[in-house]
Amino acid sequence: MDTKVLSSGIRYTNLPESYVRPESERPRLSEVLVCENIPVIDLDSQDRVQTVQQIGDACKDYGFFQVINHGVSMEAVEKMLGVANEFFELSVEEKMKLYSDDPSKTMRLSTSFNVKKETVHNWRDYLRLHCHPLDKYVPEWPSNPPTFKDIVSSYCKEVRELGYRIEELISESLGLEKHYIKNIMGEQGQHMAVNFYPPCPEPELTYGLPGHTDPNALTILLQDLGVCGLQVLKDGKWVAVNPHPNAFVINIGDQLQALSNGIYKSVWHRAVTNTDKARLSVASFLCPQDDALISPAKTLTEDGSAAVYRGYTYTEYYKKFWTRNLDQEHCLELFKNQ
Ligand SMILES: O=C(O)CCC(=O)C(=O)O
Repeated sequence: MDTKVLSSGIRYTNLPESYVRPESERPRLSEVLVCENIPVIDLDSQDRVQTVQQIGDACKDYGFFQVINHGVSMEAVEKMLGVANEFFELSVEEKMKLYSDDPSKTMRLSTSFNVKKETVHNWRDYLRLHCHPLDKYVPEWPSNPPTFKDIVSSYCKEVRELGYRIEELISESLGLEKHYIKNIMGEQGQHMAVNFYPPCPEPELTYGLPGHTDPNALTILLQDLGVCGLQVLKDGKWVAVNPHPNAFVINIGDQLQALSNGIYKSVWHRAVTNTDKARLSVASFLCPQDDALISPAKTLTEDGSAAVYRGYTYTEYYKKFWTRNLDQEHCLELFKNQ
């Protein structure tokens, strides 16, 4: 292919060889289930005990859930999706000014996942931004579209508040003090991946993103309402999480699996493609401060349960994560006590 990004406006008629997965790794789309019971939790409920219970159940059974009445304004959501679409409609020349394959960069447009490390590519372009503190990172964000910085900043602030609320509810659901997670994580980083999956000529042969877990604490995912593509692994089967109006999908990340001593699951999820329509998603990741020490909460091991994971700093974990391929074994396996 001539250009590095897929969002070039060219419609491919065949899937280039470098995107074709070996037979045994393909998505088998006809076997994917549609799950009617994915928890949808109303954060405006006046019954906090019930909300905490619902969140605890969802984290144990699914490792993810959806939230409605979440406090992020409709205006912020609509503008975010609008400006993200506008960004990917820019010319290839304009977008390539921001292109980089270097995962250590705090702002970059890239494609697939980790182009230099992976053997098969993924049908995705993405804009990756660091978002906290805003005054440090906004100056390096795209200035085209001209409204990008303002719109994305407002969205980030609202999403961060939502993330904190959910961390409080998750702390309580583990029987921990309300601010436990926030205190352990320190001054949390916030990253964003704006994912763009163009129509794909052969969705059965490739992924937008292959199955992976998120290395951070919590992911708050906004899905384009009109196009399906997110799937999660539940009881060994891939299940489609089709967009729910006005909802965010919340994923437990690897750090909350470790902190909960494995009671809560950092869920395997993936994005698949389709032939007809481009799909957009906006993932916001709350990440522990670099030197935060992550280990199973003491009260969860007091009853004699062994600590499943050893303590480590987030920097150590994050480095390990990016030296691997996305779809290898769960990165947390490398931090297990023997
Ligand atoms: O596009 C999606 O629905 C999933 C995105 C995702 O998993 C990610 O950005 O890590």
